Amino acid sequence: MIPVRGFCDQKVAVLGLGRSGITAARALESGGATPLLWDDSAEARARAEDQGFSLRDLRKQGAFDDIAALITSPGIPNLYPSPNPVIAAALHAGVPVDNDIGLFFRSLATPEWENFDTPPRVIAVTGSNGKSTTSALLHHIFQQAGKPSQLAGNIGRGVLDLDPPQDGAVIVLELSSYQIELARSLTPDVAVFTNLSPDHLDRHGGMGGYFAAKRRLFAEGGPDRAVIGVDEPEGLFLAGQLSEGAGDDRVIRISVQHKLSGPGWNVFARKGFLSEQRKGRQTGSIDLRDIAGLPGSHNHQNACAAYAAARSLGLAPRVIEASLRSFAGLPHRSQLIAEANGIRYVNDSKATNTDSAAKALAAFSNIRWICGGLEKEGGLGDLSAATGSVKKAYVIGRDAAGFAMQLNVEAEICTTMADAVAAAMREAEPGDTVLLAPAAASFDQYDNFEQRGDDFTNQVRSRLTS
Ligand code: UMA
Repeated sequence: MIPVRGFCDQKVAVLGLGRSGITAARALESGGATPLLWDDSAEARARAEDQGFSLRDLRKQGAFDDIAALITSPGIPNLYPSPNPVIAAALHAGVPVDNDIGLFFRSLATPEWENFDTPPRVIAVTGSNGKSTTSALLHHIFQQAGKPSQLAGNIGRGVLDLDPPQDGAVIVLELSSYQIELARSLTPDVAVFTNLSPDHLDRHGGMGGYFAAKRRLFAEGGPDRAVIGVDEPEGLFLAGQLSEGAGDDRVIRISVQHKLSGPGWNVFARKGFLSEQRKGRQTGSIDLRDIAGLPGSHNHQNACAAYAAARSLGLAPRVIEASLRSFAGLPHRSQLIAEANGIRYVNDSKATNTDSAAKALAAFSNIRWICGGLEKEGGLGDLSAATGSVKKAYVIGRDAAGFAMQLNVEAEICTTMADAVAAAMREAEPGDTVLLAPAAASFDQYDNFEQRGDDFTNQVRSRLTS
């Protein structure tokens, strides 16, 4: 755990008692503060009390009178569609609102850091898609290179749960827009922006607010080095804003759509080949086509981002290449779960929006596509251009019929995963890929995308073995 300093003998309110809230409360306590906890769910409050924490009803008049700060969780709305009443009360009382990410950065560097031969480095990764894979890949690269590396953030581990870093260590953080938006301190050594496409628009008041939230990672304090995907206008704009000129190599531009050139530092992938160019010279290249853990152009973008960030911390191209080859990929992201009778089964349950589903569809051919679920704002409009390799769709979800009506390919309304897998397996031929890439959230039928991916995997495996 990383103890939170700066609040010794003060009371700090903690709202939201999930992974980030509970670790924040523990870290505050170990730094000498008194955390007072609240959650809108009675069950979560009872769990916290069982663990020995003190509660305070933060909705009550005067609840913030003696409070130094409010630490809130990323899933709790702070502005749009409307602020949680506890956050509104803290703002009315003039109490600073922060989160575990802000506490992490302000607590990280301690006087002991002066004694490190090589001070620990923090790499923070954000973007709409690919940030989990890029973060996990970076963690894998540094581990393979023999560096002590730790991984936390949106990927599932609260940042304050990390062990205090050692000499020469690397900390890789996956950060969501929710986490970046509120953090009062953001000082990574290297910051990565993979790409941007519409997501979480209700929480950010639209696309402008969503981009503004992510952009804070590069503006508050500013990283020494920024790795920016420039395939969307927002990334191109951000890279331009951060650099002093075309040759400024504090910004590494990455692309999977364009051959980048110029006097700066560029990493791009074209037709499956990664290329690094610096000051107009080729300084590294990797054939990505046969790397099993990173299929498709979207994964080549992740490879470019991780490669660039690892290079910026001094790793050699050949060391990075070897790690890319041994990367197994993440569960629920283009994950090959079985191969039988010439048919591949791929679980991309993490494709919860149209953009990530389109990327998964572009990575395979002859696709039997299992899709559907809780549609996101904006509908399925931009998916129609991505379905060229789809032989047939098998639609799941409570509103499978409504979802199927919007598709431009032959679609069978299956509703349940069991029926969709059965139908796709019955009709699949050698050379086909049965792909779960829902293009929708899972909450109409599952608790989360992991449960949906596990259901798909179990359905496929049990049918293959029966
Ligand atoms: N709660 C309230 N009031 C509300 C809403 C929630 O009290 O109005 C309470 C809930 O009752 C619950 C707690 O808040 O007890 C949950 O807080 P949370 O939703 O912030 O969840 P954590 O367990 O703290 O997990 C968070 C991230 N969750 C979200 O951003 C929604 C996790 O990312 C992250 O792994 C974890 O911190 C550790 O850093 C998950 C996620 O879904 C994977 N992220 C989104 C995404 O990837 O799309 C952004």
